Amino acid sequence: MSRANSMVLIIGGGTFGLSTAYHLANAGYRNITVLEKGATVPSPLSAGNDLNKIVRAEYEEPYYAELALAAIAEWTSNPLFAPHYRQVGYLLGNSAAALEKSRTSLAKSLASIQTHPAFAGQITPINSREDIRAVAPALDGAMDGWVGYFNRLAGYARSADALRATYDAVNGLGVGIALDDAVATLDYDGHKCVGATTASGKRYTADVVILTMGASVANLLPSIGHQVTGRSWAIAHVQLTPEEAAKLAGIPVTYSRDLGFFFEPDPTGLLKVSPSGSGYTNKNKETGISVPPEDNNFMPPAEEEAIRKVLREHLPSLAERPLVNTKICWCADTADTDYIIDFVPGKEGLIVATGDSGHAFKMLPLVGGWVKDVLENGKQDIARWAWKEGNNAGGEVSWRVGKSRDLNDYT
Ligand code: FSA
Repeated sequence: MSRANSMVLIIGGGTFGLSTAYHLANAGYRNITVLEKGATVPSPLSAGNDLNKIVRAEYEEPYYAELALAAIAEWTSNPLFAPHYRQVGYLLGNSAAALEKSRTSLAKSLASIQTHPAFAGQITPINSREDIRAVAPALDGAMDGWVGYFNRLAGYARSADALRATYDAVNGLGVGIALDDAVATLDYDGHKCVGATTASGKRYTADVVILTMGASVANLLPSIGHQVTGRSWAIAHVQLTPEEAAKLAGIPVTYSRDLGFFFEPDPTGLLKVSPSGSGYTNKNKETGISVPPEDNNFMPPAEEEAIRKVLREHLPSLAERPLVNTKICWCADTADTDYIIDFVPGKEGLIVATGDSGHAFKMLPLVGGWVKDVLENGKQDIARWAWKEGNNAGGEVSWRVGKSRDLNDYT
């Protein structure tokens, strides 16, 4: 079947789904429909529906460092994405209290870029308070004993804006998008997935169905719940006055691996803060599978203190301010933090693209191309992104601190 005629149904209009629509439409597919449960794009259910997300290419795994560099090239040069990227640099380190695990992770990240030609002249080691002042004079917290490095070839994306722009672009390329209607069932003819039916009873037929539902994917594909775990992290904001915001304009994305991270204020003066940790699952008591609940506009009680601790360390004058627009943001975690982009075994015509594991928004410009490769090759040739039966995500990830907890124990 030609690209133009092939009917492609994408379920989930977030980062992976819109990127997939973008890559397929650009490649000549003319019969693409995206189904999104949320009433708007960006969807309230999408992790990318956020002020900003970190864009950086240092990784413990050099494989991802290369991909992230390719993504940064897109963020810099593609007119669709470039308006939403701010290359303010990345100040990454550990506070004096950090444990060995956090220090080892940081050292591996640094090693993935330190001798890489793309980063020549871009990295400055940070070994003293003076070093911090030299790269981020607006940070007036104690940061005593804070060590790490400053990477100039990094920054952040205005993620909700970037998703909106991608949505507009795919709309312009003729992609059909149906909002505000959840998919209730996938429809099969034997083992072949032939489409989906929504809660309102609409039926969509397709030659291929692509599930891009992030942390919610197990709702439609329970068998993936053994390798993808929905896990959430708290996000809060401080509303700054225009004068306060002006003082912090252009600060690097600052991430104390053991405490948390924050970004420069957005144009309305909102400064986003998020704590470190190993996140919260929402496990079903019977199945043990974790998917997001309906309401995510809250934070587990311990997270407020964690967020204030981040502020106290770096920007103490904001530490006791009201926290606004608090929420938990859901990632689709895999045990090895590799993405999953593959055909679903035992079915035909059904592809899954998920497993962001908290490090995929930066790949918005590229990830849909990797989905397209799988679709066109008829299989996944990249072993690390293949379906991995029974590979349960326990939460112990080298680059995270603390233990994963379950929301049901804390709220
Ligand atoms: O690319 C990045 O460094 C994203 S970090 C954001 C974060 O909150 C992680 O800190 C957390 O461990 C989880 O993976 C969700 O994303």
